Amino acid sequence: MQDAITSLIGSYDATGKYFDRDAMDTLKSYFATGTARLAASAAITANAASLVRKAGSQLFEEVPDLIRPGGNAYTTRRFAACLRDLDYYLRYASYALVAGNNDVLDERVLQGLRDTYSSLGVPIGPTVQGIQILKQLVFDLVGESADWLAAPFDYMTRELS
Ligand code: CYC
Repeated sequence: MQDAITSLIGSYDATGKYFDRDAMDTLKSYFATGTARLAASAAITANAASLVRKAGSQLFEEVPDLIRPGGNAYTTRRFAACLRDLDYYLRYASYALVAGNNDVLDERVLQGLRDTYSSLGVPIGPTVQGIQILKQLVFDLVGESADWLAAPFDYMTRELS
């Protein structure tokens, strides 16, 4: 699993280079957002249950067919699986925010997920809609919409789409 610093060291070490201006800029911007990353992750942790509940309600309001007979989130078991998946996305986003790197998302969340979803008929469109709703709720909670805050949610969206 990588973070902003280990991944940078890894790539400079691979070619035996000292950090150059680009590397310093990357490190500076990571440290400059460090405190804010921790605060965002703490706010997510403290509000996780309510964020997931709200994201689920909003998603099922926007795509009501999901919870009607024939919908992928119809039946209590599948409804619960959907909320659990949203909780996974949120929790791993809170890790990636602190790491400043999306590697944890590849390794723990995204690997093989498209195949699993496709074999179970879990629709990708509404899933990424749910991830984007989570992102917006986190923006509202944290009171900003910076790129670094959007990054893990947008990465999962891109990789799943
Ligand atoms: C199922 N979601 C699953 C399954 C996996 C994941 C592996 C199949 C096994 C199971 O049911 O538990 C996802 N598992 C993960 C992820 C991780 C993991 C991400 C990383 C930590 O370990 N259905 C919808 C909505 C969406 C949804 C759009 C919610 C946003 O209509 C989710 N996922 C959903 C549903 C199932 C599922 C309903 C159950 C499908 C079924 O069994 O028929």
